[in-house]
Amino acid sequence: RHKFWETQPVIQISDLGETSLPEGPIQQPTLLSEVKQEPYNPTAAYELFTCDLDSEEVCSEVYTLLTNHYVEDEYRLFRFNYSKEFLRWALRPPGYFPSWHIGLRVTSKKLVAFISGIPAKIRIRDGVVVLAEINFLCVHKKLRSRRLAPVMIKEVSRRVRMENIWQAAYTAGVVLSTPITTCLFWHRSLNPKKLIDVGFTRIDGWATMTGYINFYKLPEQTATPGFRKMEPHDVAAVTRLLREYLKQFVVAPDFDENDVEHWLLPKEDVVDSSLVESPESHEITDFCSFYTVSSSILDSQTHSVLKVAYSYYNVSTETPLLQLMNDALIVAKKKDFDVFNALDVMQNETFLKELKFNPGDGKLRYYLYNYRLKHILRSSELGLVLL
Ligand code: YNC
Ligand code: MG
Repeated sequence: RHKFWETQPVIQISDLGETSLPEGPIQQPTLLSEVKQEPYNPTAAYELFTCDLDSEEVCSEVYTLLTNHYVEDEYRLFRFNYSKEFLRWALRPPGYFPSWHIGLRVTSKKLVAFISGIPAKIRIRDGVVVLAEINFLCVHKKLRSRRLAPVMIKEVSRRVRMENIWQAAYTAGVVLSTPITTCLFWHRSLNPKKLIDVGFTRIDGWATMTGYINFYKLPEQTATPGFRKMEPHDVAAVTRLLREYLKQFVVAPDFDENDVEHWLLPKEDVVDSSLVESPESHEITDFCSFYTVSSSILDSQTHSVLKVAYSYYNVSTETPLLQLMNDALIVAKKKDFDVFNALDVMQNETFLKELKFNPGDGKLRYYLYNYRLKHILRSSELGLVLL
């Protein structure tokens, strides 16, 4: 049924329940000299190239392709609209490989497909695996179902192997092989009126719009003493806090200070991080963060963009997680976000219902490439958020 995925080193759907197979890599690395040296160019009508995101022109082309052709919800009401600033942040972390930003052009030079990878250190149980996080796979709508996606995937795999990296992690809404876990997105309305106007939510069950709007009202100010924005001098403390916290999950990033500086230091309209500095001891005791991805609203007379916050990494040691996340909601509301999304990963299930998140209908599946886990994880055993 999966003509391409059946040929790949992933946990096949038929392997499920094969607990006799060992955990770890499915295929051993080959010599680097045995990695295919030539690109997987589909036909002469196409040309693979490396997208230089330093170039304003190339970055705009990638942005435009994704804005018009990337992921939509199942009712085609919304499409992700990752900003250029976001893409540059997401695709250029410490140690990134420019060659893993891959475009496909047609003879007219138009960009018609894209895929990207970034290097990451991920802890799986007790071991740290250096792998590629693959994201932003996109094929122009007019060229769908022509088996271009497998070509893009094979080409990024080739370039990853050329760097002597043999594993990858990625997420998708669809079933491709056996996921390591399946998550659900939950949504917390911040701007209920607009969300109803654009068809994101429905008011059913509510007698009046006013009652509905009041239900989602948030306080003007955050509640936790010592709650403030993260600053550059906090990087070391946040790294310590986060490393300690992430130990409890089966799969989680192995962040060092450079990673925290890149991924968690606030960046306007890209990532927001706050923390709690104890007013007495001045220790950093708690941390919360979210990143920003807008969606284009495809069919509305009144609104064209939905401003969405996505829960990222949150750590509570002193402040109850519920209170911390309520403060995160207040921050997002003040910044004019329309909705706050969170996956049911890590300890998120402990606050979702109480903080008035509603379960969404789409599932998000997490996959590992060339790495077998013995059992499927509960989403709460996952400590990894991919953008
Ligand atoms: C998908 N999302 O099953 P089979 S997520 C991977 N990820 O193969 P064609 C996918 N594979 O089943 P189309 C996939 N969606 O026959 C479909 N496939 O074995 C598989 N959408 O190819 C599919 N972006 O070219 C089938 O399909 C084969 O023209 C069919 O293109 C697919 O970024 C796609 O949702 C998704 O732009 C590009 O529909 C297109 O339909 C599209 O005929 C809207 O492809 C945007 C969208 C996907 C977002 C993402 C993660 C990608 C992960 C890729 C896998 C990485 C593996 C690890 C590599 C490194 C390894 C090392 C070392
Ligand atoms: Mg295709």
